[in-house]
Amino acid sequence: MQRLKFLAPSRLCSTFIFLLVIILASCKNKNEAVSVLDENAIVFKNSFEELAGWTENISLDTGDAHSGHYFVKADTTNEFSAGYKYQLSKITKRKIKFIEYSAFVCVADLSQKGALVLSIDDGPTNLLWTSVPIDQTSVKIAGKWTNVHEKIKLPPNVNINSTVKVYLWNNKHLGTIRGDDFEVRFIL
Ligand SMILES: [Ca+2]
Repeated sequence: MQRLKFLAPSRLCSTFIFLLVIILASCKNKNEAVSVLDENAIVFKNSFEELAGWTENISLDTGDAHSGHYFVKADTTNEFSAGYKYQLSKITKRKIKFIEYSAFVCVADLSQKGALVLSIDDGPTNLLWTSVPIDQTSVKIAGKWTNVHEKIKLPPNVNINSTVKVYLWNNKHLGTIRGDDFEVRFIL
């Protein structure tokens, strides 16, 4: 604090504004990444707009996105997209009853098949694996962004050390499945 005495008023003002901008930017990012909707739901969202340059994940791409410029993809060489991965103990200490997960997806050809996967693992042990199919049952128009979603009840074997993952899977290794605006909602 002693050093502040030697800063000119204009320098102090600039320093304060700089710190305020950093704090506000930090708060903004937190709100975008996770928000507590009410006492009974916690939601995580990602539009993939702020990952460029911060990750070497090759599934990030830019172009005709659902929001902004960036999206993730699962294609012929990378069957899994970037996605959500978080341990339940870091989300809440309360009991989670349901998980709702969703994404906007887009395929160029309706013959493409894939899935939006929800996986819950405890270390190397898979406790739950489920998915929303990405095919003609869920996507009706090629080249159009379509919302796919599912709500599941957590089985009793899921514990606080379990890790939840949500990602795209191009299980046939055909074409490109694009994904944007992922959302994972925990209902308490
Ligand atoms: Ca986006």
